[in-house]
Amino acid sequence: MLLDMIGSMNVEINAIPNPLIAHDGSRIDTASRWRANRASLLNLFASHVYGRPIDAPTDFVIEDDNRREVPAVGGLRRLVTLSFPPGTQIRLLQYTPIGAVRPTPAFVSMNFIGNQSIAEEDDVPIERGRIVDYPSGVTVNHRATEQSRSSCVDYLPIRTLLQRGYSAITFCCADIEEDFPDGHITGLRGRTNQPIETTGAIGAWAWGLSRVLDYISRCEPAINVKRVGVMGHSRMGKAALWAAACDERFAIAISNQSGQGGAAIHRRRVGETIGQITRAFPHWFCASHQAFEGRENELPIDQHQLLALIAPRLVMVTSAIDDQWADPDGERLACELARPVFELLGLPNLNYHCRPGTHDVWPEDWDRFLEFADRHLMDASKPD
Ligand code: GTR
Repeated sequence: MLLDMIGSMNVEINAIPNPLIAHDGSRIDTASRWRANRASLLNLFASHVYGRPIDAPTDFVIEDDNRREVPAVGGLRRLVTLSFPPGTQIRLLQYTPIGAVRPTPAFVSMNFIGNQSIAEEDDVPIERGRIVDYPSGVTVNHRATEQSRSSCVDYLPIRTLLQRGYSAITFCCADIEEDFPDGHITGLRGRTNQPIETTGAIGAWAWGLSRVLDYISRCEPAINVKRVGVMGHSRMGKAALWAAACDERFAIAISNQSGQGGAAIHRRRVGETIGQITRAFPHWFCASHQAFEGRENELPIDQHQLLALIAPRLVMVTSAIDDQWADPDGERLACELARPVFELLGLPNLNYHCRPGTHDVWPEDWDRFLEFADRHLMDASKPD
């Protein structure tokens, strides 16, 4: 069936790296061999796609004045600012359910235009960083406006998450690094002297996502740090997958329409290509990634192996039929090609779904994410 699928998929079967053959040609036929090879596979992604993981101080202090807890949308809300030397501040918007009998599972998700776009309440500070432009007055000249309040509530539906027993934490990607080719200058990479040729913004954002896990484990007993999922849409989906590949503390990764540089297979060259993405967003990847434009078959990896790096933890990949730019078939193929690794590790924790419609996060997408997450994260009888 996989061969039939590949036959109709615009890729040469021989050109796709077999996830169960190591880079040195040896067979990976046991879980321990997979484990032993994992770091070198991760390194290939660091060298050729995302750049090296960020090497920056991870100690933080909490700005105490922001920790006031208030009731909101049926749960408890906190605004928590984490300060990292020398000058990075991650402003977290956090919600936890009221009256939970044990530490809850949680979703962490980076947002595009600020916490005020996720919150229903109107007292959440408006993001001050430079952000991507959104239509209809929500942003003006790359700055969020008052109109941006609650404009993205479907992106991370706090009310629903709380009702279903989850906590949720979000922050704006601009807190780490503004999403522009020169974002590194004032962002994490500039501040901590990371070489920009061998690092990327996606890696910087992934660093930020991991810091939220540090915060939960050190400071937030209401959340079970062993049951935290990372979810992202589109470019944030790319960052979510890379974060979960790099940081094995994430229990579940959800990629919504992450496409090129996310869950889609490069070698298909359908929808967005390496050439297009590295020209439009050179800062997302390490500099050497663009050299694979038109030479996708020479990449030592493909994106199914990124999904495999998250195994045996939970991975859900979702696409939308009308979002051909993100290549839904390429995302489905990546899941099928990653599946043998999940099977080798004995846990079939990989799920793919494609819905009708366009590039966005819809309430029905979250219905699916939570249905999947519930089965694993809400079962208190399962070991952490
Ligand atoms: C597009 C980009 C995609 C995707 C998308 C998004 O312009 O080409 O790779 O990341 O932006 O993040 O919405």
